[in-house]
Amino acid sequence: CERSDGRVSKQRLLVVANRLPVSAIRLGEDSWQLDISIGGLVSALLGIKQYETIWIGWAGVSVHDDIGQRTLTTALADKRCIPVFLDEEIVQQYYNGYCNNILWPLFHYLGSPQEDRLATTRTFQSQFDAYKEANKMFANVERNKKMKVGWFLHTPFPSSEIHRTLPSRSELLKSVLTADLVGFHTYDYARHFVSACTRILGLEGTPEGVEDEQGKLTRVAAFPIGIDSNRFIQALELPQVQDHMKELVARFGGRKLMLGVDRLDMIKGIPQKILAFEKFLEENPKWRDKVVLVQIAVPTRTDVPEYQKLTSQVHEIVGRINGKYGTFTAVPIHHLDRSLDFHELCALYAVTDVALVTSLRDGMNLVSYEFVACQASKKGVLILSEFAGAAQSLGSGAILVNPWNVTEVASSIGKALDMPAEEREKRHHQNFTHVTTHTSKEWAATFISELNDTIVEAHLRTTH
Ligand code: ADQ
Repeated sequence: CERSDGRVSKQRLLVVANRLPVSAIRLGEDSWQLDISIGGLVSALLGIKQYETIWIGWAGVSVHDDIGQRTLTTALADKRCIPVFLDEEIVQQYYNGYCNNILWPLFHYLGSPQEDRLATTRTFQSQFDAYKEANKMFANVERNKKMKVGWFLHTPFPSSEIHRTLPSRSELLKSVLTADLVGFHTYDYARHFVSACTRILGLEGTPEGVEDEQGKLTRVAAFPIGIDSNRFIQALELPQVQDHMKELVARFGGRKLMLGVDRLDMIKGIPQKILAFEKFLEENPKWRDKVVLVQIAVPTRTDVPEYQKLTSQVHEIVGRINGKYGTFTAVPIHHLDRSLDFHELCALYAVTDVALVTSLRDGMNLVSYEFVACQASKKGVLILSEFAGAAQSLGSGAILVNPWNVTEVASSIGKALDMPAEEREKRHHQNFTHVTTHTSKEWAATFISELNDTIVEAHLRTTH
């Protein structure tokens, strides 16, 4: 951008997401502790240096008083963050209610039990109103008509037949179409979005995107996300990671190690995965004392009843199987309800023989990418759900499964454990090449460059 004084400044990139990359804890009337949380989106954008990046979002805490709001705003400004102040009621209605209870299950094709459906139907309007209210609060932070808007969805976008059941179906589509660029993880999600616009709004879909009645084009495309693969590859050389690896080998060394790493969410198919493992043990007595499944499940959305039910369900299944196949010295499943730190996670990925990713639906699934990045020496096998976006990129190297088909997953476990070294190497090589070339940095750069191109197109439209 050329400024009025003739100097060139960096273009500004405003990243708007529900949560800031920083969580705030109040220590006193005007003092704050800020904890940085590095997630997929943060690390993707860290590689983008040519923009002056500012984050807009909720800091994870309700602040009602002026002093609190003022001092938190100042503290966050140092981290290039602008807070949106949401109160408890709005968070409950907009985030826990509309986002997590309505949109999340619907977009992942998970129907809810009938009585939950009815309860949701009753509360739908107030939750949707809160959602709109929250969105307005985010938008009000930086209103600028000249600004170009790129919108990226991290979840799947479902078939238009599913989206049609949403009472707010048209309003949502119309709002998304006000963006200049709309991005999804896969071509299928982009196609579903375009058909929803055609069937529900009657708008024309073109190879480029969707055109409204006035001829304004919203560009729609697929931008599959990736990871910062070097961060994982380099971590494996660190002494603390090597130490963790040695501990794990000493602990599980005599047995083949299978691994699941997921947020404890119904979309991840954790009960289905464990039932498939049980079936495998049932049908393959010779493997019973030679294999162990380590399932790391980080609890999320713990205040939502559906998630509490899932936790008890998983504990019950794990307890039953360990009771059935465990001995005084070993159990077949180690289930941990917690997150691991980065170094522990890398070590675990590196010593694993078979990773099991059995999401019932998943926008992409980065765990599968992280596992592949850490397997340069072991060349283990990835069993991957065909319903994860990652199946489209890692499908030829992984063993693809339908997670609902317990028999199929159980036999894939056997196939993975018995796979000859040569085939494992070939499959790993395909996946590793993909993961190290389609990185998060490349994802962010492509999305932003495409958004910039829409700026050029818009400029041409207005000057011709
Ligand atoms: P998630 O549903 O969170 O992301 P995923 O893509 O697998 O799923 O990312 C999870 C991240 O959390 C990974 O970086 C993983 O290492 C970490 N993680 C998970 N469990 C952990 C544990 N127990 N301990 C430590 N770390 C753990 C959403 C969508 C996905 C999409 C991403 C990015 O649901 O489909 O791939 O956003 O767009």
